[in-house]
Amino acid sequence: MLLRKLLHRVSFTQAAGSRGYCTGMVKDIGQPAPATHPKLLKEGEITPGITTDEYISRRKKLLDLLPEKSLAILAAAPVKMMTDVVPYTFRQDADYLYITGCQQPGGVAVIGHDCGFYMFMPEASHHDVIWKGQIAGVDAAMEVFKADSAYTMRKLREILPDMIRGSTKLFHNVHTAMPAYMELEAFQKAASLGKVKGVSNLTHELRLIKSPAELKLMKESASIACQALLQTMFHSKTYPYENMLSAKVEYECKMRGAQRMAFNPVVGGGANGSVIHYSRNDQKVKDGDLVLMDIGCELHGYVSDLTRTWPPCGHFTSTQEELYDLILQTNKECVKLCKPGASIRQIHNYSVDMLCKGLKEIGIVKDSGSSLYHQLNPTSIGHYLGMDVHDCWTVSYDRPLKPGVVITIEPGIYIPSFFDGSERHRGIGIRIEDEVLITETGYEVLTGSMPKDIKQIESLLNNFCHGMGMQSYNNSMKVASS
Ligand SMILES: [Mn+2]
Repeated sequence: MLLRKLLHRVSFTQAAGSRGYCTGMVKDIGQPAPATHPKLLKEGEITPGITTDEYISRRKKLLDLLPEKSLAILAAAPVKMMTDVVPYTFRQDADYLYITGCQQPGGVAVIGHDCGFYMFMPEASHHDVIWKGQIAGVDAAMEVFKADSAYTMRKLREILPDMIRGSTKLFHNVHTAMPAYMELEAFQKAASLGKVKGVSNLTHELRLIKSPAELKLMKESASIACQALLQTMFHSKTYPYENMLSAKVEYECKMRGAQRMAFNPVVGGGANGSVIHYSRNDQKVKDGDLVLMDIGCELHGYVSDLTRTWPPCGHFTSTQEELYDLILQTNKECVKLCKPGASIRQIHNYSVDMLCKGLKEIGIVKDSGSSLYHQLNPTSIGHYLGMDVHDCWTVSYDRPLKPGVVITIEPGIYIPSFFDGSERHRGIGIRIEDEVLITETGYEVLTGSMPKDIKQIESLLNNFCHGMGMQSYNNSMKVASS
């Protein structure tokens, strides 16, 4: 009892102390900052690599797209729970992060021509600070995120209704919409009058074309994914197990600075590779089978997305080689089509023609344009890439590409084990995915350092994987960094 009282007093004193601390100089704001993480952020950056000025200019550009007398309301992503007390790892909503730079849940940002940039911030109780640590509050909103006005979330109920009533249109982030503002009478009235729209159409326009600072992060994210996948390829000869390859690639990404994977790694051996978003990763890759690995990581809000397919045993069979070569040539031809003015749709249509023709020659598809082709490859040739894996999904695939846009090129073939055609082709899944940046004159492949030619892959697997002792591990590390 005495001990409990004593503990209570200690924690109360700490909490009171930290509260006093917050009113002075802001230090720990619950996310990396130049003062607390000098290795990650330079002075003048709000998130690693992105400056305060860049965040201010993003908000200016959003205002340019907002009609007169309208308001944009963007809430942070909600915390999702795994069990009643255990949350999943938090990931900030890309729109909220893009506009504010704030990486914590529980806040709402409001932007308008008259009001400027408002931030409503969550408050941490003593209990929260003791159990979860510091968070960014009203002070951080003003000093770090450069809000024009900042209030606690409790004040939203008093302040936002008048702002809503003074607006002719409301744009909000539909994916993170929260009761705190949706239940306001003013919001509901606006909704009933058809004045509420999604804000993504506007934010996606801004996010589609990456700034030089964003491209630097995209390139670094791609480079980490390439190095990690190369290490995993080496590892696969000795450890041909889907779960171990998944663990290996995640380890290698995080050891190189990635905060998390962009999605659960797809590690499909043999027929599992023909399941496009396979995520069980619980089988051994059989000797002689291919393994398909689709992986990506996230670096300070920017994701990578990369796929390679190879035989962990070190040799492609002639059947695998024939199909692999078709996918590889399609990948290379489609990459060449990437340039300003082309569209994902055009490149997609080209890939369908090329794959259909190739599959007919191999004898898998009888006539071009058959529905069988679409069963064996129901995917798009690619998608936009950025802060989200399927970035800017409101932007049509017919939109002419512009310099600064990053897309994926990912032709594939997915022949299930129950395929009712030639037997030797059953249970083969192949995808070769690269990230391509559109430049003024054409393209730049961001994942070019990860080998994809058959001879190169076989040579790497057979020359760098002898037992994967520390010596060969160190050698392969040198290869990856050279
Ligand atoms: Mn992809």
